[in-house]
Amino acid sequence: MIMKKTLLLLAAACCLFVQAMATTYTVTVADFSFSPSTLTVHPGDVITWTWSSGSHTTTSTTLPTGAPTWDQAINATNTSYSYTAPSILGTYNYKCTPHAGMGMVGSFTVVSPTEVSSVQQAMFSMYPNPATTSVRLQLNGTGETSVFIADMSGRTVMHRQYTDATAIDIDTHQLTPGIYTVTTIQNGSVYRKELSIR
Ligand SMILES: [Cu+2]
Repeated sequence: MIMKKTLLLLAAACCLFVQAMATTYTVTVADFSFSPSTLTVHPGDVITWTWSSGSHTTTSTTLPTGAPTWDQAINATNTSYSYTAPSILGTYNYKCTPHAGMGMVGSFTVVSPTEVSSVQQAMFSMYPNPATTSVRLQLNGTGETSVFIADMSGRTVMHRQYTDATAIDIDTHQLTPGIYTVTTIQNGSVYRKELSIR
């Protein structure tokens, strides 16, 4: 029983941590526009449409292949709707169904977490490289660390969060052979290395 409670607490703590790392973007829904009408976000970020005036919808139109669709009323009764950006990169278009003809449309673009302007090299070591079944990252700091592994197309194939980690072993069994980019984000600094899996 105590064990179960501990596990539950741990699970809750993990959720909170992931939530804290994500950014929430608010899109105001009014007569007759979405504001802002375009956004650039990362996987895991949350887009929240918030009612301001009138009676509208947020309804997906064209999305990257495999992305979940949505269709929600945004009005005085249903005042907000949140959508978590999947790890499927690309542009997500949406409309207000009754007012699309008036130009009430919007979009957001999900970009790879590696597309951060100040990317620095090194600051973590990684071995073996090439790797087969697992790889170890040696980190040099404390605090919260996000680790992303992306394939050649920029698609995130793995995303983990760690606290006060100095050495991380990542299971790479499920990665198909090829070249990947490993990005660590630690205390706001972004570091990147290439990883070869064979
Ligand atoms: Cu509308």
